[in-house]
Amino acid sequence: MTTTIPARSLAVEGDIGVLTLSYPPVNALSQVMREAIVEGMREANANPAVKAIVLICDGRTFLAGADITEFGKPPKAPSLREAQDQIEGASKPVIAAIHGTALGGGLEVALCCHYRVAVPSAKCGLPEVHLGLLPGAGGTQRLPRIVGVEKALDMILNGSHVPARKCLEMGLVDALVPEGELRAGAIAFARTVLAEGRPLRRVRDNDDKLLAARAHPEIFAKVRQDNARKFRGFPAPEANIQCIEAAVNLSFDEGLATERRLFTELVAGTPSIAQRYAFFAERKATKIPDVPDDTPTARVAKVGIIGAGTMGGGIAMNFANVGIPVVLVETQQAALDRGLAVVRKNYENSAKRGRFTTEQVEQRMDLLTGSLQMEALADCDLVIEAVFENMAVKKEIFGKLDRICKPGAVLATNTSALDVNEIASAATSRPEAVVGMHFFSPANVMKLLEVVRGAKTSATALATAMQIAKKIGKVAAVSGVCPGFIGNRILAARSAQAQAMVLEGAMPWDIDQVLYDFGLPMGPFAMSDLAGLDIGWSKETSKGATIRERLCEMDRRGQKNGAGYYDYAVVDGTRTAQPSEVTRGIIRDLMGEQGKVARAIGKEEILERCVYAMVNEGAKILDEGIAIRASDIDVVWVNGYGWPVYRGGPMFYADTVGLPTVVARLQAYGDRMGPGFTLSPLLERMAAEGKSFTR
Ligand code: T1G
Repeated sequence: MTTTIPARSLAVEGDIGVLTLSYPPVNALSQVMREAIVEGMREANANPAVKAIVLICDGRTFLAGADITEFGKPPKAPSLREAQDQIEGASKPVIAAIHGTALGGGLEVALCCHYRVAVPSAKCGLPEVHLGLLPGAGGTQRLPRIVGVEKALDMILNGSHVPARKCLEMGLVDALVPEGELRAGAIAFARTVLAEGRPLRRVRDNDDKLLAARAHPEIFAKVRQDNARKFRGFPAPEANIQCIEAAVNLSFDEGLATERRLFTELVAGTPSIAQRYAFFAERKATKIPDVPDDTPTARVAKVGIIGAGTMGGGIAMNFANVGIPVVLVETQQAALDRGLAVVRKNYENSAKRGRFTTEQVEQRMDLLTGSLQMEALADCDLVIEAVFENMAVKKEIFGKLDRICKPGAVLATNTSALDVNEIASAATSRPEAVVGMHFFSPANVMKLLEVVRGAKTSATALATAMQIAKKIGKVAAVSGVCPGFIGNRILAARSAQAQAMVLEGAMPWDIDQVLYDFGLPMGPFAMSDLAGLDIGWSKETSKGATIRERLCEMDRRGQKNGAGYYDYAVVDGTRTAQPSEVTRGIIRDLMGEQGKVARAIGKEEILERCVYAMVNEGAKILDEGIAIRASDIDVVWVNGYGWPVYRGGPMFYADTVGLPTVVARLQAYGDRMGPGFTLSPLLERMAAEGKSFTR
């Protein structure tokens, strides 16, 4: 007998009631789903034929958490707490049957069940910290009671999706059932529970796992210290830690009250609003208005990469990591060998950190082959050119690809700034197959992929690039063709202000400090030292006209040779950057030669000129149609340049400040913004009209 209403159905199989929930695409705990749980549990509890209940979900995953779209709006009954109480207070055993990802509120619902089973491919997590939140439905109180405080701290503060096997080891799930047989396996487990007369086990009733932490409160100080740098500027991690401390030190209900109070504070705060915005912005960036979701795409079974340097090797790792074979093409055997050796070293380092087993390293390396012949690319479905930034070389390569590659192959360039349309013109018979795929270094680590759409790029080529980006775990955003695309063009706007200000009286370390304190991982000068000041510089052509050129002429090439804008020393084994009197002297000389007199530049001016110049450039990028939407610009800067996600991105931040304020400040700086600066008409218009980019 089955009763089915929207979102739920209850089937009685013998003495087991199977309550199936359904709310595509990810079974988020919307109001409909909460109601389905409350009503479904009432029905199952009231049915005398039902001796135990299996809670299972339709579709691709178990409950994936609260419905994030409901946050910030008036709550709608029933609450998640009411749904959980129906489960935890049931008069018969409730077994959660988990597949896909049981996340956030979804896992918190499962923790209210008396038992949990999962298929091996399932994962469980409490990733609320990534939304600037904390598990607000008892997760901070129940998880430590199951897995212990240290594992709970790790899981909650990293928001990790823990594979089912590890969940079994931790006691988070009670049994694994065969893949594809979740329903039958859960029913069998329920029958075992009944046959063995197992109790209605409530997580809240058992504090045993908390005792160790009670005896060692210092673990909380340690976790704070160990993560200070990673959590800098984020309010949520500290709130999560306080909730888990409450679990250790207070009663269950007092701990729940602490959790509710801190959740309520976080959910209303700008950092969480920004992080939730970023979550949806990443997903919105995959939507291309004139490229429908059902656009045919090339099946990428084999990838070719031209250039086995740092970028080519890093790019190759992305595909090997998901089981796609790669052929790397180089011109010299030594370069090819060196490239593959670097890749192996990267994998072995990851293995040392426990990320891969040695077997997995070999599996990945077996997928990487090399060749000195471009003809080896003939059977590749996607070819990515990753040679140095020289237009003539790239055009020569694409001319050859045009002759060698099979029909339907997508031809991508990893250029970080060059004109993709000009490169495409070299692939004379198929410019529509050419697309930019701008990876960020280190390509096997950085999440962002700028997918650059040329004037002739076909919908298929574009859709293929976006699809493969998701498969290799990248966050992709589409850019039109312009110098620097979205990210580097905005970076250049910021650099122009930073470079100008060091010739007006601010020191590089002053500017870096302001941007570091704002939340960026490092400022422009530290970034230049890290990348190397001599990129694009040559002794022969150097004119000594800029600070950078003079530093290079003094062989101060950045971190790599111990001196750049900063002096680098190794103190207690760690490299430290110190302000340099050499750099200060170069700045003084240059200002003297240019007849400039230093003035004091305050932190506010430094921040506003750098950040609002970025916003202004973003508005131009939007106005020119280089970016499809403002949130794509934010996706680029959060995922490619370390913009603090709790500030949403440059465009979200501008809305937080208020566009009228941004415009007024830029106008107040006037000529100080430099001769190359012009106010974006779109920005000015939107400010005047009281509009916002992202709200
Ligand atoms: N709420 C609303 N919509 C969601 C959603 C959610 N929780 N999760 C996903 N979506 C939408 C998403 O925007 C996209 O929409 C579609 O579903 C597919 O998502 C009280 C407070 C589950 C691993 O943080 O991690 O519970 O673009 O493209 O790659 O303590 O979605 O199609 O219109 O990402 O297969 C905690 C967030 C919430 C999980 C699936 N839960 N979601 O990945 O699909 S807070 C999360 C994910 C909470 C409680 C707290 C992933 C996924 P559209 P997708 P996917």
